[in-house]
Amino acid sequence: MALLFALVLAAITAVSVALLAMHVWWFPVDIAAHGPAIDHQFSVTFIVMGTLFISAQLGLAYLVWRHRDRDDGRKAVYSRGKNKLEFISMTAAAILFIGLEFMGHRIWDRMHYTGAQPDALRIEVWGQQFAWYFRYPGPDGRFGPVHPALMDDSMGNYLGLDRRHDPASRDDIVTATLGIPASRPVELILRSKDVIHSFFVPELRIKQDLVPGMEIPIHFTATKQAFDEDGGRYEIVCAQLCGMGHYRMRAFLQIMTEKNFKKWLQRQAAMQ
Ligand SMILES: [Cu+2]
Repeated sequence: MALLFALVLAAITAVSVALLAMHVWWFPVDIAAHGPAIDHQFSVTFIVMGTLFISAQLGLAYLVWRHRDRDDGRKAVYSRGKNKLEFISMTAAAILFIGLEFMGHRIWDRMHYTGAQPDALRIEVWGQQFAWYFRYPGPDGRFGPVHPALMDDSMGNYLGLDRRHDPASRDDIVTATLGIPASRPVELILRSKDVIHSFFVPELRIKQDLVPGMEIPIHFTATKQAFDEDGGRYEIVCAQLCGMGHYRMRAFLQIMTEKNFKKWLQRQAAMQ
């Protein structure tokens, strides 16, 4: 029985390691300039933790087999453990976790605590049950104020803009697709109309919540290779269970050349 248990344990370990090592379920392509740093940090964490996982599972299998019931009448005894051993293992775990934290923190800092470059293209991302809207400030570079009382989806005024009275709103462009140029810094300002949503584009290695009442900035640069893959079109999904229609809350990110982006934005402006 002990041998069987040990073998099953070893088999589970082997299968899980094989699935992960063969990248059966793995990341999609990376299209963000900050992506390689994240992927590298993930790999380091993965290898360190994977090694610990394998040794712990195989160690457990070995001990189960080694201390099996030999039918010699010996009674099991209660052990309180060894303080010194506990101390060593706890210290090692602490060093490991704090070390990984220090490494990962630098990448996190660059993405979340450092602002976007001043020349970044600023776009608002609006989440609502169950759709996404994107707003470009237009030629004046300013977003007009939002009036919740004027929000009316049936009239197409999703964001509650008063184009007649607010000069800054007049040239704002609201779209259903997030179009951006490649190789140019982009700053997204995430806002929600109702509940908490989450902006998730796996290929950008970005997942960030949208919280009602807050403006949450994130920034990135899409790489040049971004439009070689799948024609530059990537799915944006909501990664926060936000209601009955959560599953259909999706939109697309379209990455273009600078020239095509300008044309696209002009077309969008004409449709306002
Ligand atoms: Cu949502």
